[in-house]
Amino acid sequence: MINKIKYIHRTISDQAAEVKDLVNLKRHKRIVITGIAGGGKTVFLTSLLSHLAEFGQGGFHIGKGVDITDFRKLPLKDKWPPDFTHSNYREDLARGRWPEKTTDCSEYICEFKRSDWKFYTQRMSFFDFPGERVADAAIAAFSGYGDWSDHILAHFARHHDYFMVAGPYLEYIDKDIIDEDTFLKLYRITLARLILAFKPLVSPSTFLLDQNGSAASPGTPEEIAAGRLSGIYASRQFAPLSQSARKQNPHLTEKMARIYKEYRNRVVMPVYEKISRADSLVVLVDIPSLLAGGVGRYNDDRRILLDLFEVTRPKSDIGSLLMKYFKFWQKSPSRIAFVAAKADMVHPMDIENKRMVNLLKVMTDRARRMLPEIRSDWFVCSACHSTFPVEGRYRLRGKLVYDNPAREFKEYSVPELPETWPENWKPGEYSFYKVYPDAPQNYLIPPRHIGLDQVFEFISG
Ligand SMILES: Nc1nc2c(ncn2[C@@H]2O[C@H](COP(=O)(O)OP(=O)(O)OP(=O)(O)O)[C@@H](O)[C@H]2O)c(=O)[nH]1
Ligand SMILES: [Mg+2]
Repeated sequence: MINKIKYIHRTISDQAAEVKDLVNLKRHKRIVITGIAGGGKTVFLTSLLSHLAEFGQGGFHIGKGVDITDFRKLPLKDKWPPDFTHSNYREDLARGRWPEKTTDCSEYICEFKRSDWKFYTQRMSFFDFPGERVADAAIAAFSGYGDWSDHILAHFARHHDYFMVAGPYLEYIDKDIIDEDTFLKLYRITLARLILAFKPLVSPSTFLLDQNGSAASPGTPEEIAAGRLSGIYASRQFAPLSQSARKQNPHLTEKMARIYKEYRNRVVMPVYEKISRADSLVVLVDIPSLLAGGVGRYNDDRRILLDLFEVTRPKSDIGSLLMKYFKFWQKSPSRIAFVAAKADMVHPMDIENKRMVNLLKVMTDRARRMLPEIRSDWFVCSACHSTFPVEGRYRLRGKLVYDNPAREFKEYSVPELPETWPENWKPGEYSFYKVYPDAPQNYLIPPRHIGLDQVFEFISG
């Protein structure tokens, strides 16, 4: 109820702001950028903002010679999400290092003038959130802990792989008396096993990626479980209980319900509220890492992508529940850009022959067809282009990260992209090498890019 009131309040103040913008001749576009952790969101936004701020300096073209002027950053209104620290990230790139992650979500609001819009100032907000939070969609959809528990346990029961992984946990919560520490530990081990089995429903998602942006590191299920939390704080963790377990353990259930509510309000609802108000969605897909990581990693990322679209589809089970809180898709988004990021890691021939964009299309097609009424398109993009092609088949030049303490430019081979996703492939079968960024130290000159302007043109349309 409180959330509903908060939402209505926000919607009213949003509408008031929109009317004010109209009077002041401003157009506000809300852009949401997402993708799996490490997929290139921060670098994408850093480079895009540099090109907007220093328009005309970096081969960034929009429309028929459109000019962008008077770019300025606007202060954030709310305490959350934290500021997207563009100038720090730009400095990182200039110093030859990739930006470090400090928060899971962030936001940047700016204003600029476009020469093709005589009467309007464009205001744009960019919200960047990790795809891993999609696993918490059911927490957003169910205000009550009991309903969420039933939903998660039904998912475990319906899906063989989940059922196998959750076996010891399900057995334990079937007992009459449940010890809080033991059941939480067993749930954490279940979540760790799900991560290792590339299963995407890892909820609460802070187990996989906490609010400081730190992700679970590899290890055995027990090691992962020991280093992570099923919630935000060690003393405030939660896990689902079956209907009979809830009846038998009323005190524990009450405690879990309190912690669930707190997590829902602090971690989940703010993110879903932002998504629900997006005008355009940018989904980054890191194809080199998917090929390098093996078929398990690919399946995992694709599942999260499908889940993202499933929750936002008004006719899906979760989507219809979310509609109650957020009125999903009633306003928009009107556009979705699927972007194959880090294109400088593959050979330019595979961009020209359309293999990269085709891999992106095949991977995202089912997700796109779930929302046929929304305009979508596919792009190949490299936000901080850091390699150069060299003579010879499938060879590039870049400052290789491995075995290169002096950070010199070196020549190396890159795998040819497959025509389509293989039936099976192992981690390491495609070795795409990481390079250090190659961005001008002069902040007036934005990083080299390919395709960034096309994505911008599409999402701002
Ligand atoms: N070659 C190349 N590598 C890139 C590019 N963009 C990102 N990367 C690589 O991808 C890594 C992750 O990029 P980020 O932009 O931090 O990705 P993110 O999605 O913001 O990651 P998290 O916030 O940690 O989830 C970087 O550290 C680079 O190694 C690019 O344009 N070219
Ligand atoms: Mg980031």
